[in-house]
Amino acid sequence: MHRLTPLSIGLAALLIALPSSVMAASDGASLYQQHCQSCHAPERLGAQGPALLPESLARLPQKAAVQVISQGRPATQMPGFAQTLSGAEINTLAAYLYEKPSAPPHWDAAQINTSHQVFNPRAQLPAKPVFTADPLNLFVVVESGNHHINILDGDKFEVITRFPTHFALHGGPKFSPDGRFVFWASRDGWVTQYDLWNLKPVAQVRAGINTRNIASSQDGRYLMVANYLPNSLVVLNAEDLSLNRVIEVTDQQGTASRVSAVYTAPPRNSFIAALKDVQEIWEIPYDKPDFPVRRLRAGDYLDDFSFDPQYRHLLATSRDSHGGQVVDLDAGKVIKKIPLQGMPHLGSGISWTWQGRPVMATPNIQQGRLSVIGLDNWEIIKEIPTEGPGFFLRSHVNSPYAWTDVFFGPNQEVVQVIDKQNLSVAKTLRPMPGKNAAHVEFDRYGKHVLLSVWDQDGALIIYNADTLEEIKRLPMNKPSGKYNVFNKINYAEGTSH
Ligand code: DHE
Repeated sequence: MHRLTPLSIGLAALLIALPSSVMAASDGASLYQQHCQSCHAPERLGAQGPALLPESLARLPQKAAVQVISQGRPATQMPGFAQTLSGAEINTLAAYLYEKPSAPPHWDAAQINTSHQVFNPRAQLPAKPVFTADPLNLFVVVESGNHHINILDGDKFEVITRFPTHFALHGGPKFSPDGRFVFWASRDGWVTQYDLWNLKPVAQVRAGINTRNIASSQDGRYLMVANYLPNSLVVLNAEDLSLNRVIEVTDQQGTASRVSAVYTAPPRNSFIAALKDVQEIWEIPYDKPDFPVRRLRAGDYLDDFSFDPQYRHLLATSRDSHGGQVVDLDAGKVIKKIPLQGMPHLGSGISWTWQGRPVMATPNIQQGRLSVIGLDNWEIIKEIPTEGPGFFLRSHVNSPYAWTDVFFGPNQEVVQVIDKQNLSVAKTLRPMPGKNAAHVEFDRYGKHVLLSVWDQDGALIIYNADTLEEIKRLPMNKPSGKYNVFNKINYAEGTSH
């Protein structure tokens, strides 16, 4: 039995005397339960609002989180709490969001199944476009500033429809082989299927808590989702996004790993995944029963990667050595290390033919250079200096140019057009001075280029791909990636896969 001592009576009196805000400020968890859990879920896994776990917030500095809690987030339902909470409480709450939860976050098959929703079954949707635009020349344009997607007519450059999406879509959408259905993923693990012909959503499911990207099988039957959290690859049935299976990702000793990225290798009928915490690459054939995993030894922990045009080799960025490594997918081993400086962004690498030879070029997210590598001998052919570190690179088989951005540093407004035969900068553009310009995509013919200006008052700018003259400007709020149906379903040279 407890006895009340003068000290405990004093403490109790002090607590009663303190304003409630000061009491609550000592406890981020209580503040969270009181003010946040109704939208972000009791365990911070996200619901109507995004997940608020350290992994999900990795890209948001804590200071910026304080700002969002105080002022809200424009163009979303997140209100500001500056009138409700004191400065100390907001700081405590923000700090709590960056703490690891006491039990590891959990997202299993049952939770995936519960999240699954079919809005419009494919079989009930007419197999005919409801518009006159060329369905293979549509663009899916992500407007990241206010979490919307625009479906754009790729001949007239007019928006056919625009609608809200889950918070923070990331990475390239993937398409059904005929280009009718498109799939996209949010960083919070929501995967959505949309019918481009009927302009209607088909289904959605939450496949993870913190997702990297998705890949769609060339036979149109499956989607694979790569997750950081939990450490899993999730197979969905493309028909309706129902769960096919969860593959837990561990090495043979049982060490769990995040998945850096997964892509489809069409000629191999397989998904290929790079792992971030164990030195393995996984090849998973989708035409074999039960998706057997073939483990390939990687020479390092791998980040993003791309393939040579035959899908025989994989070129990956090594996390520790920073350079590139070439993995022979048939032999199942690393055959070459490429001494690239800085941090090459091989996931954005594109290939073309130069002087009769196959080459690949990659931007570099640390240094102002574009590295051109011979795909026949894995030697560096040229380092093209640019005005700063770049993120994306794009071309088209019918274009003499490759377009790269300067994503980081003082010259973010710059986009540089590279002559694919001279291997030099042909033109430097400043589409909206002072505003970050990045990521382009060509139309299906390679005649036009769409470029994003990533600003709240940004724009989608359309250029003539030969004369490099601007022909149209559509105002948008931080347009990020845009994806042409034809180029994507044909795994066209010059675009992302
Ligand atoms: Fe991305 C694609 C990983 C940060 C915008 N990004 C991808 C893909 C991967 C990846 C694996 C390929 C997905 C696919 O197409 O299947 N991105 C990473 C990172 O590891 C990194 C550096 C850190 C992170 O936070 O995840 C990162 N990415 C960003 C951004 O900060 C960008 C600029 C803004 C954003 O939206 O988050 C960004 N990533 C993009 C875009 C693509 C992309 C627009 C699609 C490119 C394409 O043309 O296909």
